[in-house]
Amino acid sequence: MDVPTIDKALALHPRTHDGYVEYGTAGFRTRSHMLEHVMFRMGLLAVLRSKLKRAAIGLMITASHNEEHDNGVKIVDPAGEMLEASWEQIATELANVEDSAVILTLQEIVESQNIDINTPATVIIGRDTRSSSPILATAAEDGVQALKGIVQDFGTITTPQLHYLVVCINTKGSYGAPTLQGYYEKLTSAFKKIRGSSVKNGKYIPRLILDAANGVGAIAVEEFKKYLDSSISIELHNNGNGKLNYMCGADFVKVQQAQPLNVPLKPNMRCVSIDGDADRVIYYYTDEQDKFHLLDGDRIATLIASYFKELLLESGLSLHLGLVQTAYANGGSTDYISNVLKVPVVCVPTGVKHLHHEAAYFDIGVYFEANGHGTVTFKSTALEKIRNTLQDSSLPESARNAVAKLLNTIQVINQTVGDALSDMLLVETILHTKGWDLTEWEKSYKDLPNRQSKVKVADRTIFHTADAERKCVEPIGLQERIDQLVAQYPKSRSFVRPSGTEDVVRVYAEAGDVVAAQKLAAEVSLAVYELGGGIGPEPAMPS
Ligand code: G16
Repeated sequence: MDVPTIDKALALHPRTHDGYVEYGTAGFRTRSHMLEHVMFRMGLLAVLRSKLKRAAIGLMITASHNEEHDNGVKIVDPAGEMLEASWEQIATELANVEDSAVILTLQEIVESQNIDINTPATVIIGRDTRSSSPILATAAEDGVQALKGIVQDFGTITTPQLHYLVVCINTKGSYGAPTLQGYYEKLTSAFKKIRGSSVKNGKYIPRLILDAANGVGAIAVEEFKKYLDSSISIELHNNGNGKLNYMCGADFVKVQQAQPLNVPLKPNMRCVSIDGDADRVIYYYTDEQDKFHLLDGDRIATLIASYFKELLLESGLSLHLGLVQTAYANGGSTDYISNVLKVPVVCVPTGVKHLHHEAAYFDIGVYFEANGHGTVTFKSTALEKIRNTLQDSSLPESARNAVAKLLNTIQVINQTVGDALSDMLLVETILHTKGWDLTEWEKSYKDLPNRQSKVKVADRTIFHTADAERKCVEPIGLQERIDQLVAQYPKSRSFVRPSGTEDVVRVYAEAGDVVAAQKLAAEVSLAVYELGGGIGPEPAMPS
């Protein structure tokens, strides 16, 4: 380690405040002015991780769905997944030590992880459109260079593009060409191939309205449009002409269950919202009575799982298909998956890092959070089996067609992480194949009415959960109170958990009717406020 070089770089990015930052649901995320030294140090950390893994590591500068004044960093491991859990603590420690202890901490990581410091390192960097992102990306680059790592800076890109590039670079192009052009070409050529020249089918019309949350996804959508030609028409709104994530984007639409700002909805028109870094997607429409209908991540998961189940049946392929959800999954969807689709379903804590990991146990693992964050993973053995089956000339034509369709569909999917735009192309592919509009899709099951709210508390780290976040073990007494409240409403369920991306405690409630769901969410919020050190105004009861 070249100590004078690191010292010199360290002096350019000193720790200027005492706030403690913690690796959360998706990396570090807080007010942007608190992050410059964190980014520099994550540049250093990424180099060590790259040396250990002998592969490129990714750093994505983004705060995704958060407000403009926040920022953050997502660290991407060699196979495109989020940073390995055991390194989250290492990252938190390095982010928080005094400047004078940085070099010692780096040396401790090298020793404890048995890292050969002479191994070359590559770090791939991307950033979103926030005004704070360029300076934070520079800090990360300085960190990489201080440890003599190679920086590959892809500039302003979406989070899933960064994940894709990391995998392509590490697999030497076998997953796809390691360029943005490679990304667009891979996804769109498979999409166009599957739908062929008859872009309309039954109730399916190849036209949609897209709300890009005024984030980096808008740039990607404009690029996609060039590659998609006339296969689908996308009317883009919130393309950066308004405030990032303000009353728009996937998070707003999902939580508020309302249409976004500045998107002119026409009755029954298919609408899509993505989030600030384009890794989440949800669908919705308003009907003739102006009623809002949401088709969230649970719906997307069930649509995809049912489609793969059909293709497996048609092709005769014996592969283990499974679905992964979180506690936020609507009870209606879980019932449908278990009792109608009869696909195994697993519940894990919030965070794609948990879902992705679990999905990888299935031959075909479909994972989605209700907020629209998810994708499909395929085991390499499953892919091989599918490819080999296509060569089997004894197969009936219908089975061979199903296998071919399966292989093309896999190409539309960005398996490396949830990708709003790849997921959208996949949903569009399935709707087109089935000849469905959104009302047809919506018929598959009924959502239980649900509400989400946020409670501000003095210290959210006092909240601890168990059973995939469905039980709150601390503060003591809170779960008993939740149980008593839930017992008052038929078909109800509620849980609370500290957010890992915002300084709040999240409350989820669902019940047999809308009023009950609203009341339950408000009562549980009040319980959190009272027993969990709430600050600011008390949560209000619905009128
Ligand atoms: C991130 C994670 C998601 C998670 C979301 C909210 O999304 O990647 O898996 O659902 O945060 O997490 P929390 O409830 O802990 O705040 P994004 O799109 O904001 O990066």
